[in-house]
Amino acid sequence: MTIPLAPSAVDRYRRDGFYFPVPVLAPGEALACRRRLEAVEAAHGGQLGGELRHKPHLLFTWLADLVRHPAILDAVEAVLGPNLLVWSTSFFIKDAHDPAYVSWHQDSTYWGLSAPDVVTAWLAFTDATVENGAMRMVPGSHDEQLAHRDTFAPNNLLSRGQEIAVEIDEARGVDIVLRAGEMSLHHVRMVHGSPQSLRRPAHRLRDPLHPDVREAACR
Ligand SMILES: O=C(O)CCC(=O)C(=O)O
Ligand code: NI
Repeated sequence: MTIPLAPSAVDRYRRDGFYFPVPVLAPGEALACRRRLEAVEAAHGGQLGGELRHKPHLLFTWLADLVRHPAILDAVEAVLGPNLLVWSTSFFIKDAHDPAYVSWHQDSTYWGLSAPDVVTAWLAFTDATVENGAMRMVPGSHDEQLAHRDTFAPNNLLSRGQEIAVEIDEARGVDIVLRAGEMSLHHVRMVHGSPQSLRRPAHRLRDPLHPDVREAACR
């Protein structure tokens, strides 16, 4: 049994464009996921190459099961309705003292989808803290599509180093602090990013998606 998102939580998601924390895994289950991921990393020279980071739920049965976890599906259903499609999954991994960061961006800019009816379920395999580079989100920023530019900055975890090309009010950013096993939800047009880790690793996995959304074009 999972606890469905309360109507007030769904209202906050609609108003702010994100909602957290949503409990998904018990701490021991989150640790088991982390160990499995670390075993995959160890088997591939310590780091996941692009071919293992893109849609890994198609490669690993434990991830195929995880994206169908009732707590994830129930929360996503509460905001998108039933009949869901998992469009993609990916890992954002920051090791201790890693210079990796994620620039401010909106996922809608480069996913090439026909409609913005998409929610990302970001599940923490380890605690996501301010010190280790938790995501930040700007409440209410999901109403408008902003211009972006590619930077190809070396430590940016986004494939082309995409970043928002106009001024944003970073001071309004909310730290998405999660315990291992908790998830956040964010709208596909949410303005978000994450700074470098000052300390510990953070692992994540995402995203169920609405069935009526199609890839508009290959990029
Ligand atoms: O995990 C991060 O730091 C960034 C994640 C992100 O950009 C996303 O989930 O859309
Ligand atoms: Ni993103």
